[in-house]
Amino acid sequence: MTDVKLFRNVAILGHGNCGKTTLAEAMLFSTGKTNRLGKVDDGSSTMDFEPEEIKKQVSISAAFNHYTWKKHEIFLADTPGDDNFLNEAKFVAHISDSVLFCIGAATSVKNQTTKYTDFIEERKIPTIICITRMDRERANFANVIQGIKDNLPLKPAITFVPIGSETNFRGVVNVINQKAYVFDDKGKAKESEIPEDMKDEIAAFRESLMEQVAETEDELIEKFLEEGELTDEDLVNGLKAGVLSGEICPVSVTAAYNNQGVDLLLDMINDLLPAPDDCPLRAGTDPKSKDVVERVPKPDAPFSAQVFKTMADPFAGRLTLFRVFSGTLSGDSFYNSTRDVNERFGQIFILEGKNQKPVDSVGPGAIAAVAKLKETVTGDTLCDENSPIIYEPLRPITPVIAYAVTARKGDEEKLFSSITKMLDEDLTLRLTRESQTKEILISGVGQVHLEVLGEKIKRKYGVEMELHTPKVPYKETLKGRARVQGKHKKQSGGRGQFADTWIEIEPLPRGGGYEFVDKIVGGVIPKTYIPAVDKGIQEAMEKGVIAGYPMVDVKVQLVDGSFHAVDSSELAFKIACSLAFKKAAAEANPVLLEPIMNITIRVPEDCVGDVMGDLNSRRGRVMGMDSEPRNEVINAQVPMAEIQKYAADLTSFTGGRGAFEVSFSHYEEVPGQLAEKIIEAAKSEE
Ligand SMILES: Nc1nc2c(ncn2[C@@H]2O[C@H](COP(=O)(O)OP(=O)(O)OP(=O)(O)O)[C@@H](O)[C@H]2O)c(=O)[nH]1
Ligand SMILES: [Mg+2]
Repeated sequence: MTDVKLFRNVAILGHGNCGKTTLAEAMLFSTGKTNRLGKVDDGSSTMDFEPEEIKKQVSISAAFNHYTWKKHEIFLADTPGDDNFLNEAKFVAHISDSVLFCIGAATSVKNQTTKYTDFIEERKIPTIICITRMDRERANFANVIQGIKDNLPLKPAITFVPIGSETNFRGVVNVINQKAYVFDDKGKAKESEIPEDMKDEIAAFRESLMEQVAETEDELIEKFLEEGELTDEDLVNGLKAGVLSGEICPVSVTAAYNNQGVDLLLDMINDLLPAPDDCPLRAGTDPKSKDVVERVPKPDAPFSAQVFKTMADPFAGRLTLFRVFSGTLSGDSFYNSTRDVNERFGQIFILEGKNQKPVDSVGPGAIAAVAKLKETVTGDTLCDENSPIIYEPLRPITPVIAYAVTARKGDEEKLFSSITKMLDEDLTLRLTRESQTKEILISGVGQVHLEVLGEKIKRKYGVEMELHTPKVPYKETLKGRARVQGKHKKQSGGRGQFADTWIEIEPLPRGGGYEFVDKIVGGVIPKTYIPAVDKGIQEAMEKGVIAGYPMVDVKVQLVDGSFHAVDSSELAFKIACSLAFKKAAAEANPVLLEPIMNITIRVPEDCVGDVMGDLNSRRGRVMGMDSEPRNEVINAQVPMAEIQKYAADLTSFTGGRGAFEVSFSHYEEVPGQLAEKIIEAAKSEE
């Protein structure tokens, strides 16, 4: 079995389209894992293998593989960089020991980049920065480094400097050993001389690297001050320590499309990123004693792992992906401590893109999978039943966009059972039923997220999902009072019908619902009919008098009436008071109410003005502001009707730097002019 010191668990993160998947392909190719360099553009990538990824040429799901390089075994995860699939990157970051953070040499730091560095910051994950696509037009190394320093919480340490750029990118200089490497036609690095015109620059980079590394350790700073110099060994050891503590991120440079710089990066991963047992121990809780417990990431420790992804497959069943934190898993069952059940499985797999390779056992650092578990879901902890532990649960990104979902006629059952299966796979999806509008709502992270869901469902289960803007659940209420009579009388041969009621209605405070008071004295309406009166009013309230929306916040008092010994009945009283209620409601100044949402918006400071202006145009009310290290937090209340497309709008006017959350707050009266439009629309619909 491989020594745990030789394992690495690495996640590739970075903003969309910066070349993450291409880099992963080049790493797999360079290590001999694949025999051709997979390309995203022609659908030959082993990591972007899902049909939707091939069609769109973007990563949608995190993908996994593993390779061996110079005796080290690396578990590699490639993640999507599109905001719609941010949660994939979040969950992978949560279970990874280290990160390869990609930034495009031409695009530099983008607005979205900080969303990914937030995941790194949360746990100070050891990170190597990789400047990608160095061969592209407008690639500019110095510019990217400045962009990182100015905008990201990562502290870059320049360990590699490109020789040439754009189409002239032809090699790199290693700042530590002061050697130049020029790429051959296969992209492999061949040792060479530092170009004359770069010598001063490289010397200066080495000087600042020494200072930077020295600052991380007292011993090193003493040595540096005394001797004015650090050895290559000091630099590597110091860097390793700085990477582990999250204080330093060494920089590598690649053009993975041409396989350039990739072998040097592979060495760097072996040399500078931590083994599972170098990393700080992950705490969990003992499910019985609730004590904080830890597991040592050694193969002979008790087994523990966390499920971070579930994949729904219509044929193979569910595939559960987990990261092993401690111990060794073999055999055919494990204990799920989160659900307190034992689960059996057939075979342990290691993932190789879309393929699964059967293995007998997996140890610390591994990303592995088993199929067809019954109860286990994403986030659960799996462990040795005799040494139970529950790791911190995964917190999915909250959905911010909702659509009403419908199926084609006759497909309803099939569609909703398919969506339910996809809910297991994707914790950022939510399916709810709006009780008033009776619509089924599907919520997700963004428009594209839900569109891709539709495509996947169609491919996997052969059923179409139709999305519509949801109806706003308006309500109606009263602002005035009224006292009216409702009388129902029918005499058409045989037994007649008779009921006579007098009611008084008045508004209740917002949220007051419905209140019924029986004020009948002297038995003018017999007690047995009172429940029918109450029920009749409630039924009448289901459809309000102005636009047919439910009525709320009304107090109704039954004050007087009369009955007939033979002709009165429960039904007659229901009809009478229903008539009374409609008449009273129409007289008591009825108004339309709309749902008001709480919204919390996070944006960089320079976007605050735009957000405020926009909120104003949406009839929003700012309730307060807060500051976070990189963002301003705006708390506001906005009518639901105004923010149904907010996700796309916020993205467009903040350049993708904004995020928001919404929740229901309360109902409020709709302003007059708008109310007229809504009433008109409701009437024409009817
Ligand atoms: N010239 C050049 N193009 C590259 C390089 N790396 C990637 N590309 C191209 O850039 C585009 C995006 O590459 P991907 O590898 O899909 O980028 P990604 O970061 O995985 O994108 P997402 O997963 O969608 O976030 C593709 O057209 C690649 O062919 C490179 O080193 N040089
Ligand atoms: Mg990708």
